Amino acid sequence: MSIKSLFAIVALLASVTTFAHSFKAGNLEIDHPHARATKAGQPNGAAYMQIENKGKADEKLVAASSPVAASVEIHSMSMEGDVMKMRALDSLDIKAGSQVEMKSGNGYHIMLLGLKKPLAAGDKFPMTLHFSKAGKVKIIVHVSGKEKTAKVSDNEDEMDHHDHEHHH
Ligand SMILES: [Cu+2]
Repeated sequence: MSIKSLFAIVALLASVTTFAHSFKAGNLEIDHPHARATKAGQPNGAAYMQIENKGKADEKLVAASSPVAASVEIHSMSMEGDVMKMRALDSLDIKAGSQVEMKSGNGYHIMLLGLKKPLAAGDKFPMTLHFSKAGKVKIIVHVSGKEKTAKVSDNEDEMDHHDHEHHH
C-alpha cells in the first residue's frame, strides 16, 4: 500500500470518527451529544443526545453533571394548553433493546442551569452521565451553531419559541 493511500484511509477514518461522535459504556451507546450555542447573559442551556440500550436489562439515566453549569437536570417538556412547560425528571428510562432520542421535538433534554460562560458554536465540553447500572459515563458535548443544527434537526429552532425558564 502506498503512503498516499494510507493517508487517505487515515483521513477517512478520522472524519468518520468525528462524524459518529459516540460513546460506549457496556451495553449503552450515546450518540451525537450536542448543545445549542447560547447568547451572552443567557442563564441556561440544553444538551441533546441519543442513548441506545443494546442490553437485556432496563437502564435509567439518573443524573448528569458538567463543569460548565452550576447544576444539570434531566428535563421533559410538554404542552399545557398552548404553553410549553418543562419539568425535571428523577430519571429517564432507557428500556432494554430500545433507544431514547433527546430532541426539542419530543421534549427530553439535559438542562444546563447556571452556565458559567456562554456556550459558543464549535466548543466542546465534558459531561458525566450517571446510569443506574452502567454507572458514570464521561462524554464530550459538541456545541453547534444555528446553521449547523438546522441541517441536523429541523426541530431545534422550536426552543426559541417557548419559555425555557424553570417550572416546578
Ligand atoms: Cu429544560
